[in-house]
Amino acid sequence: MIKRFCYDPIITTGAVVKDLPYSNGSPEPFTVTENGFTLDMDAKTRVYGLGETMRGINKRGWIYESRCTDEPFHTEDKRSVYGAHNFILIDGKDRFGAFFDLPGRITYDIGYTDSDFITITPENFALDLYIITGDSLKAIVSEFRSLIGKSYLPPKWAFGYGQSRWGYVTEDDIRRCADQYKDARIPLDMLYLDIDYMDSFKDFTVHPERFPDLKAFAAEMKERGIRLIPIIDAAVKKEEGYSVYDEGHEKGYFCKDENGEDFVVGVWPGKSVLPDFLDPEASRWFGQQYKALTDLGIEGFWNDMNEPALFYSEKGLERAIEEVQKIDIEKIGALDFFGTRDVLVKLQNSDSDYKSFYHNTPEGRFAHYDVHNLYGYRMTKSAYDALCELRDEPSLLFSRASSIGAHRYGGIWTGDNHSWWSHILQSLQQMPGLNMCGFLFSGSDIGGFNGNCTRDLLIRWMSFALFTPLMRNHAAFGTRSQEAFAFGDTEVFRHIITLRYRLLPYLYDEFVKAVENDTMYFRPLAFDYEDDEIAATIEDQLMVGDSMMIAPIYRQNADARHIYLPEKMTQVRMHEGEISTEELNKGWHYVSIPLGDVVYFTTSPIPLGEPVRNTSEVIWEKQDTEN
Ligand code: MIG
Repeated sequence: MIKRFCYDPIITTGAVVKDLPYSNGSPEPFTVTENGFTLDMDAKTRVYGLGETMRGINKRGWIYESRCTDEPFHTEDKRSVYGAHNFILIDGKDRFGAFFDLPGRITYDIGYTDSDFITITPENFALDLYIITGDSLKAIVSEFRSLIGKSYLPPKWAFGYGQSRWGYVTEDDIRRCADQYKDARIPLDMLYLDIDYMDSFKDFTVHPERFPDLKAFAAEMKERGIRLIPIIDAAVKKEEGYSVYDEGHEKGYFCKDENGEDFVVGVWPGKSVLPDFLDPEASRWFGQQYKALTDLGIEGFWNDMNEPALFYSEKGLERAIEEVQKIDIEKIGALDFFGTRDVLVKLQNSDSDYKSFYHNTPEGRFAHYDVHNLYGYRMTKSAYDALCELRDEPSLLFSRASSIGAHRYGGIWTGDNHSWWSHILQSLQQMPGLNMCGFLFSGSDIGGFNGNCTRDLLIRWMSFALFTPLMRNHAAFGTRSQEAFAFGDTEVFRHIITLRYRLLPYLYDEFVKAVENDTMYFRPLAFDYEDDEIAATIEDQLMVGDSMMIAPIYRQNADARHIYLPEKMTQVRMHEGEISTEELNKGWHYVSIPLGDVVYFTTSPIPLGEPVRNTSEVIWEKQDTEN
């Protein structure tokens, strides 16, 4: 059951697709205070949800914030990253879900200040609050998901494996990468283009020397079974003569400062302006620009920098430079030095900038700050709506920033992680929270984005990520190569990626079911085994679809681990491409998983397809061969 409580929303976020009447009274079991909502927790209370946030599956014991942020260091102390996902699920003496439909900031103190207390503090009360109850944790999630509408379903080929790297600059870089995958006989469906394919980082342009004929090149790659997936950044370069800028400027489609002038920010293209995705006309206009690339045969995109990420604003930079110039070199002390250094650092993604520009929405003019978390969501919607018009087939689309509502239009990737062992586990722990909030098509940068990857890290990361709907290896500019062919012996990677393709009939089927039935593709064990006290505490295993459980290795040099089986299961092991099975009883097991082996568990047989080169060869209907 869902009850809706109104605290006077200032703007319709569009996150919710069902128009429910308001309830009277208070949103029990919360107590309403002057600042927000509180609840006490007993020792056994567990808290789930909050989408993309850091730390465990059970969110208890930390403080989180809904504020879409371009955060390049995903460390435990971070309160927010790129998404703002305001759904929490509390499993204690009361069991219920709560969705805070607010586009501004919310703080969730889940036993941080007081370990037995939840305090949820919206920055203002301009929100709708939905309290959702049901017979089970799964039922509450499904009830919530039916409130926010069906999740995005990508084309089948998007479930293949993709290679990306910020640093493939030319057509030849991409072609060489495709060749190396082919030589290594490793399946591949997508190659991603990062910002360097653009001309001077201008959206919807193609660099004339690096990709002299993108249409022909996309066709050449498609012929080989590989789709090119270019990036689109949110901000548009401010440059007269660049048609996207000229037209948007003339029609008033960019966010404005308090005087009604285009608000100018610094991002990759240098001085740039921000399309007003909250203005339906501007949003439609921006979406139509994707035609420049779909006309060249492009079938999918990833949208970046849409928190929106700002390196600085023109005005902020002016103020900062004045500040820095005040420094007295003769008398400077350590604190002055650090203070001055921070003047520049603090320019990035600053609230004072977010407060200084405005959106023109059908419901009035709003300071960006008050509707901040809608920006990435509306960029995704802009692209999705346009791609539905521009193309007859479904398109691949995923975004970095998001809030609930965006799940109907695209997937998300989890942004700039590191080549750290802890980030395999972090990625696993993010998945159920994302699924609760409707983000089913997601995954992390395999091998880690920042920092240098090693062979063993990549093997272990892939052995987990082969189960994630979005399976993409991506790395930052200047980092060590981490393609599946980069570490010499390619066979081990061929076996792992091939297993992904052999499992696709199952994984895809389970994904589609999760979309259609508003269920979770990835679930904590606690959701399937509600009466099992051990299952409820497991933070490093997941249920995948109806009949699979995974328990990957995520520690350096570990070649075995403890795995909890909440019931009797079949252990399936892939060793050098060969599959073997073993029945295991309910309870704890210490399972050896040498580097390169993939192990998963099934509650009923999961058929495997034949090895293939790419998704065009996959037979999607489940076959009868058992395992
Ligand atoms: O400020 O386009 O998260 O995947 O490679 C960095 C360059 C901008 C951030 C994305 C990352 C991408 C990178 N982008």
